[in-house]
Amino acid sequence: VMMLMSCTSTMISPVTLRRRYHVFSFPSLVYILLLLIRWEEERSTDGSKWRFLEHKGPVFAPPYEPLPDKVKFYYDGKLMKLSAPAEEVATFFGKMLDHEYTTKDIFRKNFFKDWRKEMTSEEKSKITDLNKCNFSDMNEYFKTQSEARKQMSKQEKQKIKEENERLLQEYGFCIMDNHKERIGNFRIEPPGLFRGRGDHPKMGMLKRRIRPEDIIINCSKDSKHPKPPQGTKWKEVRHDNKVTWLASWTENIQGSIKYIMLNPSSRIKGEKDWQKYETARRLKKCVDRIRNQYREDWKSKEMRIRQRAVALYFIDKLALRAGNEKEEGETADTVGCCSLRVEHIKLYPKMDDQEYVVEFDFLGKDSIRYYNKIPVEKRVFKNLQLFLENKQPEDDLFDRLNVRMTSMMDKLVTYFHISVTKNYLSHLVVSFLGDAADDSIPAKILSYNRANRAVAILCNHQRAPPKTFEKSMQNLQTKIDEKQNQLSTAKKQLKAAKADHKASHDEKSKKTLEVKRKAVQRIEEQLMKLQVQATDREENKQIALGTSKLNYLDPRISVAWCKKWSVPIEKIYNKTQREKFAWAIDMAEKDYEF
Ligand SMILES: *[C@@H]1O[C@H](CO)[C@@H](O)[C@H](O)[C@H]1NC(C)=O
Ligand SMILES: *[C@@H]1O[C@H](CO)[C@@H](O)[C@H](O)[C@H]1NC(C)=O
Ligand SMILES: CC(=O)N[C@H]1CO[C@H](CO)[C@@H](O)[C@@H]1O
Repeated sequence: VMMLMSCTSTMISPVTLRRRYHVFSFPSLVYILLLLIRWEEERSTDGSKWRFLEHKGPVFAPPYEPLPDKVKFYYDGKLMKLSAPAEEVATFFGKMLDHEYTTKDIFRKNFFKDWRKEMTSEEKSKITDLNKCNFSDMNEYFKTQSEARKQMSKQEKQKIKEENERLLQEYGFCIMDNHKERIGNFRIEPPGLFRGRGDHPKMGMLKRRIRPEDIIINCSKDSKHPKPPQGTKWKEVRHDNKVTWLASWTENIQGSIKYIMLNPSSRIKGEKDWQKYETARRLKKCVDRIRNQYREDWKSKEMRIRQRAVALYFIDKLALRAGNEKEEGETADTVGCCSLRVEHIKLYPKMDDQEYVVEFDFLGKDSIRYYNKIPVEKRVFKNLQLFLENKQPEDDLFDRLNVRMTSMMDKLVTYFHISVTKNYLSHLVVSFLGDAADDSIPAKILSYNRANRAVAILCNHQRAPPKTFEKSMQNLQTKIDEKQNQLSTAKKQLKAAKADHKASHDEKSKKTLEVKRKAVQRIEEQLMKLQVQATDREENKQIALGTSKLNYLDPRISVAWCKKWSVPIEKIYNKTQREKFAWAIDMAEKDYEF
């Protein structure tokens, strides 16, 4: 692990990069220099991130608007008018009535407990059983409201759009040193009920409304300080240029601190992203050394070192998360590699025609099940047997790994993922795309998505098939069928035109023949496009591509690939993603190598 640290800690410095300028072609060199100038301009040795920072503070969620009188709430069959605070919280529940969350015991219990805190003492004494509450009128009301929103006229929609644009212009930008930068999340989430992933023990709890009194503002002393809404105060105004947050508050469910930060396209974020991939790139160079080392360590006399080496092997081979410590009962019971318990693995000395098979079955990040069976090397297998000796199912598999080491490994794993998955990707891209030069754009994109999918599968980024999946597949299939009919009609017409031309040999029939031939060609292309789309969608049914695409794949690889095969960048990255990866889009030439 120390070795890993030592080879990743020396971040590539702009100076080194400048010395290596010959690696880049001329236009990208100019671009890099510009970037460096921008980055170095403010980069100072004392760790400060800015000298001047001015912004307008966050945009708060709109205040609660009481329900119209016609919307009723019944308790135990009797009409009851709720006080505004109690009603507000009731609407959070009423809105979700169709969701299965509201049937879950923990959710109901947590909600009811928090709801009662918002009630007047009279309400509290009356409302004692959630089962006797009838929210159906509220639910009906919100459904009508959302229907009405969908039916809005063009002008009304335009008005909302303009209002959003106005807020963006006013609050969405800050001045950091000499640059105007986009702020990422300047709107504060409205209050609601906490859901969490999986069976989160806190689901149903009230996510409180955030008020100016909760907000700490960070800005420079000599800037125009943001003004809190009339009649309110900020919790505090600080001037700390060692951090890049503009504002922060503590949310009440997990007690975690939330920040308002710059948009991913901003200077600071772009630089961080770039460094991440550069580190991964450097890691690639010492990966072999690390692998040799952990193999050596499987034989170590010290149990701690053996455990570390086996854990590292799994992380490397399976791209598992390291998994950090968390407080008990805080979140759903999820684990990473280092927090695996005895019950999460099974050993099979022999299985079918394979030897030394390990079966993994556990809940990983976001409660996503990880299930895998893999043959491992004999030495790993023997070590695992040793680690399992005299342990109970709920004991830690790697009981000698300490917390500090785990968190250190966690950092490294990110780089490991990028580096390893990246190698995998470029390998796949090459094998899928070897001589794809003649393929149509949709076929090329299918290949790209396949490569991306392979990485997502490796990282276990699953998703439940979208609710609309079957429906949208059916629609697509209908379109394909229609196209096929069109095609056979067009082919028949072409045949007839041919016969016609053969018989008459005149100009008119020749022209018709040409037109028909073109039509067949066009329809064939359209059909192919639809078929490729169907394949892509089907293969993607249970896989979430986003995480690996946005966090693990060096965007320069994707960009270079697009340039090489003349695929428009827009087909791979949407607008927000293009902003995030602007640096890579300008930097990567088609021969870029990771
Ligand atoms: C809840 O109230 C609605 C009227 O708003 C009524 O139609 C419905 O039967 C009530 N449900 C129950 C379970 O009492
Ligand atoms: C682009 O994709 C991201 C998901 O990666 C999504 O959150 C975002 O809204 C999309 N942006 C646009 C402009 O479509
Ligand atoms: C307030 C805020 O959002 N950001 C930081 C400002 O500076 C302090 C340090 O003094 C940080 O703790 C805050 O997170």
